[in-house]
Amino acid sequence: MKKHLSLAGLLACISSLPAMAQSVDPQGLEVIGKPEDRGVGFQPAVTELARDLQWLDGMILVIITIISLFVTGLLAWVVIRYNRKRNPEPATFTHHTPVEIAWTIVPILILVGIGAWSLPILFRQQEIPVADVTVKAIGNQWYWSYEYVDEDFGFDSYMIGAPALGGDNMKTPEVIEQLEAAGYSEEDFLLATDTAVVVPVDKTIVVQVTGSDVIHSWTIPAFGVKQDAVPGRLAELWFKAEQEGVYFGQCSELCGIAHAYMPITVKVVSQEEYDAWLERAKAEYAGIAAPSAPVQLAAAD
Ligand SMILES: [Cu+2]
Repeated sequence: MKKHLSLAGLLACISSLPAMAQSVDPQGLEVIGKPEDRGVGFQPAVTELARDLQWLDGMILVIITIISLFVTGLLAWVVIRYNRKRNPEPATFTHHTPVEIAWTIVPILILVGIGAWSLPILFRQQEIPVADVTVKAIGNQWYWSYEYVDEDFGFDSYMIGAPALGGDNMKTPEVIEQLEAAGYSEEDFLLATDTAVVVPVDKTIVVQVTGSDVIHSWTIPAFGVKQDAVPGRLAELWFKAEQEGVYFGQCSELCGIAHAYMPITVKVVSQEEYDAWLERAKAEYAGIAAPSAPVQLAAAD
């Protein structure tokens, strides 16, 4: 299935060669971070943060499985051994100090043990390192805007097939055409956007997240990052992607009627490709005031 998908992607790529020349985005990248049909596990982890998270999830799953089996076993034992038929004369004691000490101390140890592993991972996410590239992500009803704050340009990012782009949130033949022209496959509908965040591989990317109207949430599961976009607040997240490719995410805070139609696309490319993209993006977007640019406020005064 996976092979088939990437072959389809390759074909779509080749068929969209004329579009490549005009597009500002690097094409032909493998789609790595996307939900799988009937998938139950995580998306592939391409950052240290995502690996940490997935490892922690696996470890806690083992602990809660052992606890659940233990409690179920105790329950079964009590039901079978001490039911009215087998145990007509119930015991009359109400306290058992050693058992009470044990069931207080043991859960404390388990929780402290989990905390000892999870807190360092939480701190690694929350301590924002010095950025190689800083991107500001602004949630709007219902699309994302991005600003490359050190480069002085920004752009909006709409789902391919969204009403704002002339679609109606339906996978029509025109929308499939648009997807393929942008280097995506039909299966990427509801995930692919007309423009993408482009970042270099193996570099520290800091994303400043905020909202312009209501609370949204920016995430890329394969990077192990998620941050609420709250109007009036500037939150930060960071990641260092280790593999070139296309990664999808979706707004993760219910934000209104078209919440399901404001996906997130991040393309991780080589430093050379990033530099080339940056030049083209500056030429294309320079001078276009980004939605939250203070320039507009100054002009209004
Ligand atoms: Cu939303």
